[in-house]
Parts: sequence; structure tokens; C-alpha cells
Amino acid sequence: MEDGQANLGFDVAWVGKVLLERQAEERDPVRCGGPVGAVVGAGHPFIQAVHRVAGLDAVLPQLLDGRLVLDDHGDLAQRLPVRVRDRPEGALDQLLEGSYASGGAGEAAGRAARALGHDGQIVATPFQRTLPPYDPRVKVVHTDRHRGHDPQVETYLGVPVPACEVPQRAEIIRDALAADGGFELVDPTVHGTDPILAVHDPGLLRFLEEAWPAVERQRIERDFLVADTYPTRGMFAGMSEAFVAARPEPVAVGGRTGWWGLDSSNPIRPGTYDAARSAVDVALTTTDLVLAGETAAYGLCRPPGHHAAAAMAGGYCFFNNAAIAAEAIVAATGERVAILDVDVHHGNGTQQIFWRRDDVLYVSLHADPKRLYPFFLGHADEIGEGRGHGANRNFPMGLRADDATYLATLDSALERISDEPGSILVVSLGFDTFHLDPIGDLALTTDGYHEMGRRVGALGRRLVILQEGGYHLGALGENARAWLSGAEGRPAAGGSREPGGGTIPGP
Ligand code: Q9C
Ligand code: ZN
Repeated sequence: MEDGQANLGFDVAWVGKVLLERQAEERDPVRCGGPVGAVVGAGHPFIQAVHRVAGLDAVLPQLLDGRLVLDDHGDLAQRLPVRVRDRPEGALDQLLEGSYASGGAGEAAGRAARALGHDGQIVATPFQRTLPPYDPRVKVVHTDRHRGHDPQVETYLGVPVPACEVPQRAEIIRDALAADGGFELVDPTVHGTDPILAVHDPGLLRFLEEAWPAVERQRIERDFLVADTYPTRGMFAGMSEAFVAARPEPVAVGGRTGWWGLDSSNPIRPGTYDAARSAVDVALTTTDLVLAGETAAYGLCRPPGHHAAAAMAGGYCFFNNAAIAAEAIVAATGERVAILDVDVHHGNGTQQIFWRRDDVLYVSLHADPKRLYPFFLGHADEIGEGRGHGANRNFPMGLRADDATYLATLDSALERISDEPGSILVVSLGFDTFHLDPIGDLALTTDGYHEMGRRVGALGRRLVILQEGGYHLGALGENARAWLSGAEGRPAAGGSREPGGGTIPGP
């Protein structure tokens, strides 16, 4: 056993001691139905339970009647922040003081610990019992509603080319995760437009809802709608900000599409609006799961979201799923939220939405915009303004950056995130960093995704993981499986997750 685990084992043994004391003093009204000795070792269910109820105090009754078993899968140490893990002698203190996750479960655990009078005694509880199978399957939120957005072509420098962002993408990922057996597919619930309007201009929502009906009304003989005229900066040069802001939205649907759009890469189809709404429902349901106590959940959002700004669609994106999720988390918890964006493209939309805010930290690794879409934003000197000064961090990467280079940069990004208070991290997860991706120019591998997931999971924050890009269909499923199993702390190779269970030895 590693030092870190030994220390954390000590902590859990202390929980056992508290349980015995509480039982003896009958301070706890909860009936003791199971062996207190179940408290052995430190493992995933422990930290999960602490998160679920936000405090040791509420875990204790479950321990007492045996509904919760702490096993010694030993991956708690892996899930603690790197700095805590590297100083195992301090891990227990930090856990108890709550300084490893300020404002979140750690603080609650610390409060509970102090309230119960932690005195540092190690108590061994003699017992032996066989654990029931333990299989906390990570939930994957998915719906077929995305299929309504089914573009056939996009344009590349004006020339029609086969669309990259196609329904098959989500189907491939869903099938790979279903086949794995370690994930549980769940349907999203309908959330309505309020959470969208908390982030987006009502005009964008209205336009996306009305666009296809307008195409039909105007009998435009096209099977998709793409703009060819955009209100770009030079058109308004020299005019005052107030004057520019007062320009009216066009009436013609072609003009409106340019008005609300960045580029020609997201054709609007008859089912696009409903699909985009479904991606938001997926993101918000994933958020709900984590707010309700899941350690991590994955939303198979499609269409993606991170290029969509408050008043602009673009780059295959219509609503900014991750920004809507982050906003909902802030509203529900009052905590700060960090967004880690690992899509190959800079998430210009997410950056724009939180540019002046300090309650949502945006950290992005991406191909240098000098080379790649979205070209006009994503440079390292974009750090936010006003209250948001310092709450935006961009890490532009060199051409064909490999796993090692990428992961070294990721460590800096994670360092910045762990400096920020908050217990939940939103991940904008793209696989277009893959070495074979048709539109990316970095060079990551499937093994790299596993390690990326592992390092992000090791932060110790609860994860709302939302799908963004990734267009190499042949590896998409494997890459998603690798990333998510890495985040769970599962080993890289070896197919499906092993069900838990086994025997805990008595001391
Ligand atoms: N035909 C996401 O990955 N330009 N968006 C593509 C190639 C737009 C990428 C040009 C790329 C958008 C979510
Ligand atoms: Zn992308």
C-alpha cells in the first residue's frame, strides 16, 4: 500500500472510531444494523458518498446500518489533487480541514470532523465480511433527438465538402460506451428555455426557432440554410459603439442567418433547432446528476456548443451547452465553477460568455488560432477583463503536438484550476485533437486520452463532462471510452470494468 493510501486508511479508521463512540453514547438516533467494521481502507465509494451528502455527518447513518460499504479499491488517493497526493503526510489533515476542496464536500467533511472531535486515534475494528459487488457505473446522458440535425455538406473555403459534424458521431460513441458495460445510458429530461436564456441573447433563440419555418414560408428551394453574408467588423469601422449596437436585425432569413452566425459551417436543417435544444437538455441533465451527488457524469451533447457565443451560433454549434451547464451550477451551488476545454479548437463562445466574470474560470488547450479555426480568438494574452481579469486562460499548442507535450501543458492548466475554489469542473471534451482527425492538427493518441482523463479525474473535483468535437469516426468510440475510463481511475487496457466485491481482511 502506498503512503497516501495508508494515511487515508487512518482517516477512515477514525470514522470507525467515531461510529463506535456515537453508538456507545446513543447520540445518533440511527439504528446500527451492520458491522461497523465495514469501515476499512479508503476507496471510491467513500469519497463518492461524502460528495453525495456533502458531509461525513450524513454518511455516518448509512455506515451504521450497512447501506454503505467503504472498500479498499484504493483509488481515493488517485482522486485527490496532485499536490495533496505528493505529500501523503499532509493528506489526512487536508482532508479533515477541507482545504483540498474549499467550499465543497471537503469543507463539509472538515466541519463534520471537527464537530465530532477528531483526536487522531487509530482504531482497528476486528471483522471480516464479504462485500457485495460494487459497480458504480458512470451515467451517460444520451438521446436520439440529435439526429434531427443531419447536415450532408459544409463548405471548405467556399467549396462544398462532406459534413464532419454528423449524427453517426454520437451513435458511435453511444455504441462504444454501451458495449463497454461500465456505463449506464440515461435519457435527458426536458429543461425548457430559462437556462438557455440565462446565457444567450433571446434573439438567437428566437432566430434558431424561426429559421427553418421562414425558409419554408419563403419557398427557398434548399434543403439547408447557410449564410453567405456576415456583419463583420470592417463594415462598421469608425461608427460609434452605440450606433452599431442600434443596427436592426435584418428581416430576410438569409440576412438573419448572417446576423446570428459566425461562419458557414453549421447548416440549419429542419430538425436542427430541436436537436440543439436536446443537446442543452443533455448538458443540463448531466449537470443535475452531478448536483445530485454523482462523482462524474458524461453528456453526449450533439450538436456541440463551445463556439456559440451569447448572441452567435457558429462552428457546428448553436447553443453553448457547457456555458449553460456552468451557469446552472453557479446558480444552484453559489460556488465558483471551472471549465476545462480540451477540444482542438478554442472555445471562443465560452470565453466570450464569461469574459467579464470571475465566478466561472475558463481554461482552454487548443491548436494555435494562428493556424486553425476560430482564427480570431484563442491567443494566450486573452485573460478576461473587469472582474473577469485572470479568469480566462488560453494554452495555444504547436502544430502536431503529441501526448507528452499536450499532457505537460494540461498539468499547467490543471494547476490553474486547482488554485480556484469550487468542487465541480465542467469539461468541454473534444477528440479532434486526435492524430488522424480530418480538421485538427494536433497528434494525440487513444492512450493519451486515457492519461488525460486520469489526470483530470485526479483533480478530485466532480466532473460534468460534455461532448464537443471529434471527427475521426474510426476512433471516436475508443477515444471516448479511454478518456472516461481514465477519469474513473480504471486501468488503460483490459476491456470492460471489473465488477467490484471481494473480501476485506480483518486487522
Ligand atoms: N470544413 C467543433 O469542433 N470550420 N467545431 C471547419 C472545415 C469549423 C469545429 C472547416 C470547425 C468547427 C465543435
Ligand atoms: Zn473542435
